[in-house]
Amino acid sequence: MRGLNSGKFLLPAAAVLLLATVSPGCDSREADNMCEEPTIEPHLSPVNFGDLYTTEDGGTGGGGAQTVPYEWVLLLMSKCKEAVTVTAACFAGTTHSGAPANTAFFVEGPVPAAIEGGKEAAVRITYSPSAPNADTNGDGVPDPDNVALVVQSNAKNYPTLVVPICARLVAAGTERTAFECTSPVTLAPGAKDETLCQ
Ligand SMILES: [Ca+2]
Repeated sequence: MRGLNSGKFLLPAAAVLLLATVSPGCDSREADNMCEEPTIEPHLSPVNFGDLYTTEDGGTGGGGAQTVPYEWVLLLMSKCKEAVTVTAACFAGTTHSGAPANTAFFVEGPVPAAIEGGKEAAVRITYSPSAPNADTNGDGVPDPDNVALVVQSNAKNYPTLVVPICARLVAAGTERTAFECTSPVTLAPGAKDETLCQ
């Protein structure tokens, strides 16, 4: 496994645990040995925020339950000499409780959008739905929100990077239960999909 490289970011412990594990890869101090073409260190595994509660509930989930708005920072590392330039970052896929518009997930960044070789950029994701998740498939269990963070860039290895993210806001007093992320978008490594983030 690669080491965590998040020392410069002040984040809640839970968020740190969820951070992308990025590798220093080609160290900028060894620029002469660096690979050339724009390359991004991909974060590919789904990011599951789990069950979350409103602040008003006061963490009734117990056991360190997190509240909304819930923030998470994805670090994108540029691994090679040529800068990775991010042209768009957006969400694709289903939205809160099946609503037609995305009212739950928000994205800021990356900062900076042009990532020099060996440097990182931060993408801030905020999950802040206005109401607990509904049971959309009628099995009696509220269904989580599944989205895919899409990062469009000039990276040769992942020109369209897809990071599945899921979360669920539950009502006060509801016990936390586990669920799996179901990515609404999947792409083969190296594939470019211009239709996402338009
Ligand atoms: Ca359900």
